Amino acid sequence: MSNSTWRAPFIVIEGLDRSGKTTQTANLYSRLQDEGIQTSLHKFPDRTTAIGQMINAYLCSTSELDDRAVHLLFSANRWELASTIEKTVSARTPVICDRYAFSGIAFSAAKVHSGNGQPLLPFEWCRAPDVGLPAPDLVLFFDITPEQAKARGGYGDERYEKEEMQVRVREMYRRIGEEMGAGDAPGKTKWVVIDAGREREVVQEEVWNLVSPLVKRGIEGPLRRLWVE
Ligand code: Z5A
Ligand code: MG
Repeated sequence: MSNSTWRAPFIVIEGLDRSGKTTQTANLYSRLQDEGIQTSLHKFPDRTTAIGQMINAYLCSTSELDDRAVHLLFSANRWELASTIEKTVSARTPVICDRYAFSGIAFSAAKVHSGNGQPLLPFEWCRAPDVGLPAPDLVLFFDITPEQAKARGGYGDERYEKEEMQVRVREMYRRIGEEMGAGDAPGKTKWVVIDAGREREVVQEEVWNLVSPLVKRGIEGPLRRLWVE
């Protein structure tokens, strides 16, 4: 990263419940630090902000919110950090994010009416508030089957942690991944599916092999915007 058009990458780890995102982002962060690469780590929802606390209350079922309202809060929680992400990569510090806009679409678009099982919110409506957010350079999508997730102690007690919901979320992520394409063209987000059902160390090595060259090489050109051509 020698001249001024170079910046650090923005990398997102996405995926299903219990797929090991938080385990692997923490691991990646400490391995980069050990190599002397200062990195910025974020997690969405960011439950520390005022908006994040409203989201937390909803997820823990201590408050009720309209489905559209909570969807917009999740998006606003990302917009709160958008300029920080942009400034950080411009200052040549890599950004790693545990969940991002793809979670926003997948979980909201997977909601159905309790009576007839029909979708509650249209896919395009769910994507709209995140259009224009900083676009990651690389998304690692952690895929896991419901059986494997169960073997990890099952889903937790939060609102979306139910098997039928997780099956629909997996289908939404498949659609998002398909629409993102492999992203091999220069300047496009690269979407890579990781088999997250394997041993921790195996996943860790695959993540490292994908991330470390990008971090060491850097990216030429400005950060792009999500879903803005
Ligand atoms: N949500 C939304 O609706 N809209 C949005 O815009 C956003 C999120 C951003 C909370 O997210 C909820 O918000 C989430 C989506 C929704 N709802 N659900 N479901 P969260 O990120 O705060 O959720 P979480 O509580 O951190 O769970 P998680 O992220 O799904 O888990 P994880 O981070 O993927 O897994 P982990 O915590 O690293 O590991 C889970 C367990 O498995 C743990 O005991 C590990 O020790 C173990 N583990 C990890 N890796 C392995 C391997 N390889 N083998 C065996 N065991 C392992
Ligand atoms: Mg997590």
